Amino acid sequence: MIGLLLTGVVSGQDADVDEVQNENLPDCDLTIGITSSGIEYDQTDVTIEVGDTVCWQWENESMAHNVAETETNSDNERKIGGIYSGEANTTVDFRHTFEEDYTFFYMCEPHVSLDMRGKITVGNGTSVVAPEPIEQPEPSTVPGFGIVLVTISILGALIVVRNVPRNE
Ligand SMILES: [Cu+2]
Repeated sequence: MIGLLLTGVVSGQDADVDEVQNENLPDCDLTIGITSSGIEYDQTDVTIEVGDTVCWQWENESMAHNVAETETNSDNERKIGGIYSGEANTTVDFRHTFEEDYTFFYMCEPHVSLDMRGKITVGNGTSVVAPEPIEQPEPSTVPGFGIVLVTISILGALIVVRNVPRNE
């Protein structure tokens, strides 16, 4: 009985801590966990909308897992600068909001050799490359305007020279 009470108190405290930690985290549109096998994400091929937040969450797993973006669906190397949940852990709450159309591949680093991978199709799954704005050439000033300016300058210079007082 006392044990039960203590458990209740402890988990109550845990919930409070979680709430505080999660205050600033985005809400989950999709949550991915670990299957009962302990070495697989419970959803490995999903499609979401652009702007959706995916949460990878597990608690007290028997083995430590993480989420590491890969370039392709068969890469064993983490993509440099890619999305990364950090070091593998038995308890994880990692969230990412996907802001553009593309296909996101990821793996669990410790278990990539066991093919612990996942794929998320965001929107239509391919990045929409915005067409490059066509560079308009600078609108040229009135043709010949530069020449006119040069001519005026020369004339001005001549006038100045002519006006130099000659005191001889
Ligand atoms: Cu793993």
